[in-house]
Order: sequence, then C-alpha cells, then structure tokens
Amino acid sequence: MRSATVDRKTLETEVHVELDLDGTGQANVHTGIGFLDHLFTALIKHARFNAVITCKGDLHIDDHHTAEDCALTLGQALDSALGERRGITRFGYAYAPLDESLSRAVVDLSGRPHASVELHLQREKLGDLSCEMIPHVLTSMAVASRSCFHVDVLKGENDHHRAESAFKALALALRAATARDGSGVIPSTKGVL
Ligand SMILES: [Mn+2]
Repeated sequence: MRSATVDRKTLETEVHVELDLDGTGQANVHTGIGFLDHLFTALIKHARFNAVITCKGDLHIDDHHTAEDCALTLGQALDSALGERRGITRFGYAYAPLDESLSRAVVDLSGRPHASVELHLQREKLGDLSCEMIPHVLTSMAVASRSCFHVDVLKGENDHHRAESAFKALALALRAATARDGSGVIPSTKGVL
C-alpha cells in the first residue's frame, strides 16, 4: 500500500490529509477556500490518487496559512506514501491545456526540494484564493514532498484557466513520476532518494 495519513496542527491551522497513490481519482477536499478545493480536486483526479484533505484554518485573518499548510501537509503525505521511492519511474512531464491556456509540468521525485513556478497570473484573487498563493502552494508541495517541480503556464488569457491547467499538468506529471516501473530498484545512482 502506497498511502499515508498526516495530521498537522498549529495555532493557525489544523490539517488532515489521507493520500493513496494508487487510486482512481477520488477527491474529498474541504479546505474552507473554494478555489483551493477546486485546484486540489483537479490535481487528485488527474493524478489518479485518492485523497481526503480537510482544514480548519484561521480564514478570519486571510487565506495564507490555510493554503500554505494544506500544501505542506499534502506534500508531506506524498513523501511519506512514496516511502524509500523504490521502483518508481521518478521523472514525469506533461502538458495540459484548458481551452486557450496551456501549461507544462516537469517533475523529479528526487528527494531534494526545488520549485520553479511561472504562472503569469494577473488577477488579485480567484474566488477567495489570492493569486499570489497559487505558486506558493506549488512550491510548498515541492518542498514538503522533497521533489523538484518545474511548472510553467505557456499560454493563456484567463487566470482560472491558467491556474487549473497548471494543476492538471502537474497531476499528469505526478501520475507518470509516481508510477511503478516494475524494476523494484531505487532509481538513483546514489542508491538513495
Ligand atoms: Mn475550473
């Protein structure tokens, strides 16, 4: 079973994540921020994970702690579910369009945290989610999962489409990178990921 349950509690947020890498895309996401739910649901659906994400956060302050901590907890669950990363494809890349928007994601489940994210969002907010938090969510996921993410929106006119296509591209790249390759080896010249 490649799955993990992570609870993360601070004075700012209380996050619960259940993640199964070998799922069918079932998402049960309730962060308190509608557009964040929409992005995580798309990610889980297209990665073919099964996941529960719930958060009780300090939304009376703003969306920052909730969005960041949900991303950190999901990233931590991904790291934990991957275990020693034996027998995985490790690398994945994908393009995903959403109408006029087109995004590319390239992922290395390297064991080293790095994120390069260029979404070119122009609005202040999408629903109740600040646009500045969207690249921060992706970076937080990369760091907490000890992975390398390069996510770029290549084209687009509509920020909802730009953001959603970026998460769909990341989902497809993660689906490829987390797939079992049948080798049973740890895919690293160092022998450790
Ligand atoms: Mn949408």
